[in-house]
Amino acid sequence: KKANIGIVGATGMVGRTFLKVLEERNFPIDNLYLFSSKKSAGSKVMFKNKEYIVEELKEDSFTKDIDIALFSAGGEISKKFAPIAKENGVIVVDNSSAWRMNQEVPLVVPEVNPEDLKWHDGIISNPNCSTIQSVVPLKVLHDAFKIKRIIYSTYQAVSGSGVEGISDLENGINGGENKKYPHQIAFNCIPHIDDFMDNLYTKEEMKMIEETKKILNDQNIRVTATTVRVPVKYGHSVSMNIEFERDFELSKIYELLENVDGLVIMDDIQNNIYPMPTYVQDKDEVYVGRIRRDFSVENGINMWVVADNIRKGAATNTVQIAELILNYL
Ligand code: 11C
Repeated sequence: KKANIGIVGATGMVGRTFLKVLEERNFPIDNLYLFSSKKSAGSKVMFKNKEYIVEELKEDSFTKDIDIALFSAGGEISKKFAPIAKENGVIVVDNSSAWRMNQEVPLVVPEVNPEDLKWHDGIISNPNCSTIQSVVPLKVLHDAFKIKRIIYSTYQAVSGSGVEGISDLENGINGGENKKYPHQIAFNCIPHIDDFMDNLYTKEEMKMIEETKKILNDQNIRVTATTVRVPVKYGHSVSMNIEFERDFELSKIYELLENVDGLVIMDDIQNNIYPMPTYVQDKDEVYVGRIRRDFSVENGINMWVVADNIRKGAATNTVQIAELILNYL
């Protein structure tokens, strides 16, 4: 079975990675339509040795025969154009935060809650990058020992802010000015990702908190987060402190994680082996290491989780969702 695919935001960092991942996974595409802002329209893009011209996204773009559209052009574009696509019978997989917490929209990580795809009504959301890599290991642990509380502390790459984040890091290293971030990111850590809210958290922190509960389908899990931008180009790291309702053996934690699709345990401290951003760059799996008991509580563990934020955190997860949809089409 083949599908006609549309890509909204085709010239952006995630958009280009959509194409790379679709090609690598040999996604069965019949016709491919690429859309961008007026500014980037007319750009030429190669896909499977064929040249495509990127078109400007317009209200009538979805009157073409598109089965599935992958969106990564920011929340405002998704808010406006996802409903238009849906009205035209297109199934939208949206990488922005616009629809994630909408009750009619499933928020899906294929290794965690593929069953939620069944109730979609034309729009499916791809979670925030830090959330995706967090819930991949958490799902089996929650099923086995029931998570009571999670404390997330993140170390997030500048590519999470797109090309402007990377420019700020490169400029800063050379003594230049920062444009994207409120402070220099080179040689620094900025405890501020996305806007601050009235409750004193950032939107990124609230995304991790709310999205985790929605994906694990349990509003009773208590979650808190501190999200930090670090001078790394690709790969988000999350330090997680997890408290369970039930008692566990550490060996059982390893056993459960070993059987999770798309997860690699990298935990051999004798040989200084643990996941790091430079290692996970360009990989599709979520890497977990530094797994250990938290002796300060009754049933707790700490672990360190790293993934490529542009691949599993965005493009790969979106394409995996599209693969599942294709099975239902
Ligand atoms: C970052 N996680 O690293 C953000 C980027 O809600 O999709 C993705 C923002 C989002 O800055």
